[in-house]
Amino acid sequence: MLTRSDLRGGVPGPAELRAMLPRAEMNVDAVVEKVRPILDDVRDRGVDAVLEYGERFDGVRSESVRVPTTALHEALEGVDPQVRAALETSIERARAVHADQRRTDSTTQVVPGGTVTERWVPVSRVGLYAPGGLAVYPSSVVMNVVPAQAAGVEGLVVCSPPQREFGGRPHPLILAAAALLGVDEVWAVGGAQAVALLAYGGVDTEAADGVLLEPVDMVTGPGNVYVTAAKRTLRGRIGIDSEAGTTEIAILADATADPIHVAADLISQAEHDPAAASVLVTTSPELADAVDAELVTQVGTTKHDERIRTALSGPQSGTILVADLDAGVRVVDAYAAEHLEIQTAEASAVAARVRNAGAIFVGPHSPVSLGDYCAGSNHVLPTGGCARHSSGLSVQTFLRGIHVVDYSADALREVADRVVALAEAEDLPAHGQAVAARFGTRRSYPGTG
Ligand code: HSO
Ligand code: ZN
Repeated sequence: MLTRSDLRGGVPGPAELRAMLPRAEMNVDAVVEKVRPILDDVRDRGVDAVLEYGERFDGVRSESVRVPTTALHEALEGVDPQVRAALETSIERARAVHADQRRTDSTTQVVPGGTVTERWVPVSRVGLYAPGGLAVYPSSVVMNVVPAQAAGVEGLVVCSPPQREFGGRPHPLILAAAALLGVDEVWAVGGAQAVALLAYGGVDTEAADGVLLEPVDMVTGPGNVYVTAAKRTLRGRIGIDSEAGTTEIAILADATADPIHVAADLISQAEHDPAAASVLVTTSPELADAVDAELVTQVGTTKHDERIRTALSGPQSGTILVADLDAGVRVVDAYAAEHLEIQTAEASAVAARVRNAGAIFVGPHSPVSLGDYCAGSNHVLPTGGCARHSSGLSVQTFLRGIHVVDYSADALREVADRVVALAEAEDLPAHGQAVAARFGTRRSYPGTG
């Protein structure tokens, strides 16, 4: 099912390797022009516009766009107890990991009397987008809300599309996850209009008390191409997380790997999307053969077999044979997978050599689906090779480091000449004067009045 490339003769350099490993791409720019009028309309007409788009795109008009708190608790009551317990475990473990990511302020004494402190301050208000329709992922609500809460974000609002079958409210699992996490502000709005409402704010005129959605400072969370285009367009007015592309898994394996596990893990992420990527990099042609055979058997028993088959046989998926693990590490580094599993002897030592990956799953008992739900790690990770320069969602995503500069007169005097020299060199003498003014040494520049 997987196409095979053979690099046992030698591995090309990173750029050539990257070109060799094709990736599914979504064309966001093509959609930007389509969403712009929607964004402008929501800016000008607020919730009234949102209600009309809901009717048009989601086929339902919500009674009130702000979901009543009672509905959140009802949804939680209605959740299957096993699912509730699983969500609780997921939240508990993610909270433990993310609590350890919190930053402490650092103060550097640059000279006696001169300090710079880096103060970490959470973003005040964040909107989290949770998709509806085919992909209803309460686990992604957990993965977005937990780091924001651990960072100390005070205002958290969840937006998710109104669903016709749930009377114009978001999917009950989304509401239940919000309730479990202690988020009580949820709005039934989806698509580009949701991002616009979050960015511009608006009043729900249909609701009896006309509640206001206060604009947010940042929007995170996965969405379809319209949501992504809206985020890209409004970036700057609001902060955004990195753009989530289709999911990908790479597995670096040697002859010690169990083909049953390898095949199951490749299938697990292919289940998300026909454009998902499953890549096996191995030193063992025997393992590659065994995995191929396993894929055929296992895919036949999956629920979403068609989607999985399309993903596995697409050009974005494949097996790459390498001469040794050194070459394997070079290949996975060039690919920079969202998820990378290491299924080799001495897996942790091999993992330690990898530089580019969104998250690394080490050894035979750390499958990606553990990380999707219950490892404690975050599952919002860089895709499309962005792991070369970016990280997944974390507490850091929701913090800003503010430099606080505090110099005494002596400390400023000691460095005044240097500031003046650099200011003059950049032909910005008023910069130098701002320092000189404090010591009565201002110069006047002839001809400048
Ligand atoms: N693997 C997805 C996250 C997810 N999996 C949600 C199941 N639900 C992207 O990391
Ligand atoms: Zn997944």
